[in-house]
This record gives sequence, structure tokens and C-alpha cells, in this order.
Amino acid sequence: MTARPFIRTLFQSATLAAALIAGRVQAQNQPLSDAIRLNQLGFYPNAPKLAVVVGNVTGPFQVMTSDVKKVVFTGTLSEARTNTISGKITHLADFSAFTKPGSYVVVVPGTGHSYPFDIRTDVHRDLAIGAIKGFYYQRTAIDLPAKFAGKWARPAGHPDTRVLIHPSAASAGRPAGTVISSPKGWYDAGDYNKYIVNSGITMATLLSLCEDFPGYVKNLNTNIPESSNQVPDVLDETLWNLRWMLTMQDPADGGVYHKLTNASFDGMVMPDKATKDRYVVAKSTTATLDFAAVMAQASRVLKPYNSALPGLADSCLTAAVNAWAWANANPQVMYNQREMNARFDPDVTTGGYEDRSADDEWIWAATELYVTTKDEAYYKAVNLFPDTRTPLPSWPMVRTLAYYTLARNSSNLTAIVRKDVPKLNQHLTSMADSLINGADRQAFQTVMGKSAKDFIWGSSSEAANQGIALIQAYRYSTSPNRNRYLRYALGNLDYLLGRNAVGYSFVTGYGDKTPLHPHHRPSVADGIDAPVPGLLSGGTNANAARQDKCSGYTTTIADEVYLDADCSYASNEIAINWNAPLVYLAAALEALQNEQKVNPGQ
Ligand code: 9MR
Repeated sequence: MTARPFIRTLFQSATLAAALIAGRVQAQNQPLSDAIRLNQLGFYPNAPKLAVVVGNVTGPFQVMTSDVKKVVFTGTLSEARTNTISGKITHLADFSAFTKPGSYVVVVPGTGHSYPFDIRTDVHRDLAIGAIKGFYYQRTAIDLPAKFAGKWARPAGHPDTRVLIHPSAASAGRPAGTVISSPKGWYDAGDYNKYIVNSGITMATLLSLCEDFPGYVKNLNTNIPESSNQVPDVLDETLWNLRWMLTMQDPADGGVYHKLTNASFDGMVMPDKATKDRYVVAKSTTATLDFAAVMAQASRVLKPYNSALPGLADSCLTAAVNAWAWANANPQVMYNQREMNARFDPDVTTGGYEDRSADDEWIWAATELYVTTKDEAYYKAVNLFPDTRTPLPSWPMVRTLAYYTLARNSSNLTAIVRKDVPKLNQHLTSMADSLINGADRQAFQTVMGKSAKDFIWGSSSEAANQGIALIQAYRYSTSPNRNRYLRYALGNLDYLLGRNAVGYSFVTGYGDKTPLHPHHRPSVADGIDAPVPGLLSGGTNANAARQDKCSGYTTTIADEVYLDADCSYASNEIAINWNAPLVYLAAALEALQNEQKVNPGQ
């Protein structure tokens, strides 16, 4: 983070100086070209290295030192590829064979040079740390002092110590208007509300990183108030939200409120200036099951930290068991904001996180509870494989999170469940195989974007979750070809960091062409030019113009509809469920690279 602007400044002044010395000719010969798309942070020495040139250009390309003075590698651009979505032509510049650490640019004679990038062994480590730190900046109810927040320091917002029970959430013990305390947690996104459903997958993703790479996360220091304790920073960060989630459970019956929210979205003001009444709204089956799953997983992950966090693991398990009981008594309470508003006041118009089916939430909660307790009653309560699909995880579709959990705990299952492991592995590998199938022929050679359907609201998280799916398959596959999964996981990180149809690195502050105007209230209102760093923009969304009606979109081509404007909440908001898979992908690839697992071979 700190090194990038410095490198960039150095690079820009070096380029400028070179241009001045050589006269205008040099500048004209080697302009910065937006047509050369690559991971703007860089590459691991022993991993694949690809740049994609958009346009019909043939011939040689070079890798040069970042002062554009010395050629260190020469290659030939690939045959033309046609982007199946836009019809545009691309050519690949593959310099995987070049492995020497340093700072470089890719030069395509007649086109120009790329942004500068590094080749080094820990090239995504700062990103992993920065993306975790992004959650710190989303914290409610705590001052962010300069010591931890740098120039993005700000006073606490939303203490949430006086939250009203909305009429939709009233119960005998807590009639409408009752005041409860429900502090901490992260802001969901560019808005200031807190939603249990979206916390569900977010927490699962971060807890899974801790479960999958415990050794690696121990050394990720994010400079937060808890950094000096015995708990890894990423786990400390999740605790900020976990403690809020615990307050969202009604102690009288175990049910969990769907969300804690204003009646309507705040204006573009700083958190401490947003002081509207806050409500907890309707309990729901999906929120309660997501809560049960998170608490059961957290109980497992927190167990080794019992001396630093006495009793917390046990409290989480109790909360999970009580939530499960509520869901069993209330199996079909689906949150429907329109119906709720027809019955109760005030109307609530903030994020809905509505779902058509809770079947997948049942599978996920049952699995987490089973794995933590080994009580087979949970396992027998659901049909783990209702069909042959392995849907990519997203906030309304959490079934595959159950598969990841069973796979990662497969050496510690009871006999009756162990017999399902081969089927489980088959689900994970066939999912990965279908993801990578044909990716090698794509215009950007990425899994992401094989289909125009990838470009939905929050598409960046599709890319990141595809990457996670590939890493899970890599971890459990016994195929000699499993390294392919890792290569394509890395390819999707390259996508997020610039190898894509719009040429943006979608992470604020990480890369050279990054979102400067995310739909993120603090970034808009804080008076600081640079947006809060380490936040993943939702990214390209084919339907964004219709959804947010922001003016300024210039195209309807599915993989190009992205607008770096703060009105574009359908293509340029940030959200915790998008940042979490970025954290996982970057940190997991770093961990695997440390183990020399990411390489261009088979
Ligand atoms: O991420 C959500 C996306 O899948 C939905 O299509 C969209 C519209 O319902 O809502 C997104 O979630 C938003 C939430 O409702 C409120 N906070 C901001 C979230 C990100 O845009």
C-alpha cells in the first residue's frame, strides 16, 4: 500500500525524464497504453504471467524494466482471440518464462507500455492485508484514530446502543418500541445498515480462511487495536462482527432478526452525522439459519483461543443450537419487505436480502452444527445432495459452503457421514472442471467472464468466489492435474486486478487504475481525495444502468458496463460479502505460493 504510490511516482517521473531527454519521439513511441491489460500489482516468479492486449495487434512484445530503458524479455503475441461477449479481438502476451524479481512494464511496439508491476514472491501480501483492513474501516461504533486509520481517521458512528424493536419484530417479551442494545458489527456496504444474511457468507468466508490456513493468517498483521493480542488479526476483525451478530438473537426464543437498519438509506454523510432511528426488523428463517451456521463454525475456529477468549466458543455453540431450534419451529418465515411494509410502520426501504428458498441455508446450518458437535441428528435432518448441482456460493445460495466445510473436515467425520466424502469430492471437482472448461480459449484467458451471466450486481465477488471454489477443489482433488485449478484461481485474481475488459483493478488503492469514486458514504463524505483503501468494487454489471439509473454509462456490452461514479451503486458500490472472498483469494494464494504450490506446470 505504502510502496505503490512511491513506485508509481518514481515510475512516472522516470518516464517523464526519459521522454524529456529523448524528446517527444520517445513519449510518442512508448505512451502508457490502456489497451494492455494485466494484474497491476504483479506476478509470482514461478507462476504464469499474462498480459492481454485489446485490439488487432500482432508481432513481438517486450518486458522492460519499469523505467522503460532495458529489455529483459522478448516474446510474440498470440494468435487473435475473439471475445465471445463483445466480439472484440485480443492477443495474449505470455511471459511466464521470465522469472526474475523486479519492477517492469510490458511494451507492445506501436501500442505502448503497460502500468508498472512487480515480480516477487509475496506480490499479493499487501493486498491481502489491505483487504482485511478494509473491514476495520467498515466498523461501526468505534473511533478510527489516525494510528490505525491514517488519513481516513474518523469518529465512531452508529453506537446502536438504543435500537428499537420494529413492530414486525415484536414479541411478548419485546413489544414494538422496546429498546435493545446491538452495538459493533460492520457497515454492510456503501450504506450504514447491518444485515444478518449478508454477514453470514462474509463471516463464513473469513472464518474459512482461518480454518484452512491457520499458520499463514497468524502472521498477517493489519495494524488494528487488537493486533497485540494472541488472536490473528483477521480473526479479531471477524469478532467485531460476531459480537454484534450475537446481540441479534432474541434470547427468549433463539430467533434472529433479519437486519438492523434505518427505515430508509442515509444521505451521503459521514457515519457520526447519520443519526436516524435504528430498528431491528422481523426475525426470518434464512437469517436464523445463516446465524446458526456462522456461530457453529465460529465455535470450532475459536476453540483453540479459549484462554484469550474465555467461554466465547461455547457461547457461540449455544447460540447456534438455539437458533437451529427456532428455525425448526419456524421453518418458512421468509423475509418479504413489501408484505411487511403493508402490515407495519414505519415502512423499511433498505436492503432486502430476500430469498425464495431456505433449502440451502438448512443444508449449511445442519452441516456446520454437525461438524462442530458430531451429532448426526443435524446431518440426518437435511438432504445434503438434493440434486447434482454445486452452486457457486453467494448470499442467497450457501449450499456449497456446507460442501467446503465437510471437505475440509473430512478426516474427522463419523462413519455415516464419511461415506458421503467421495460424492462430495466429486461435486467439488466437477464444479471446478466446469469452471475451467474452455477458459484457456477466452479473450482474457480467465474463468471469470466465460459467460455474460457472470456480469451481475457484485460480479467481482463472482470472480473471487470462483477462485475460492478452484482453491477448494485444488485442496481436495487427488488428480495429477489439480495445479490447473490453482492457475485459474490466480487468473481470477489477475482479472480483479486489471486483466479484464474495462482495465480496472477493482480494489481501491491497489493498482494504478482503480476506483476513485465508489458508492461508499465515508469515501464520498470525508473530504479526502483517495477513497478508503482495500475495498472491492462490485464491478462490471450488465444491468447496472437500469438498476441504479446513474447517468454516464457508455456501453451496453455485458463485460464493459462499469462506471467509476458514486451514483453507480449497481456497479461501483463496495460490500463486505465482496471483500471477504477477495481476502480469501489473495491470502490463500499467498499461503500456497509460500509452499511453492502455485506454478505454471501441470
Ligand atoms: O449484493 C446485493 C445484490 O446481490 C442485489 O442484487 C442487490 C439488490 O437487491 O442488493 C445488493 O446488496 C445491497 C444491499 O441490499 C444493501 N447494502 C448494499 C448492498 C450492495 O449493493
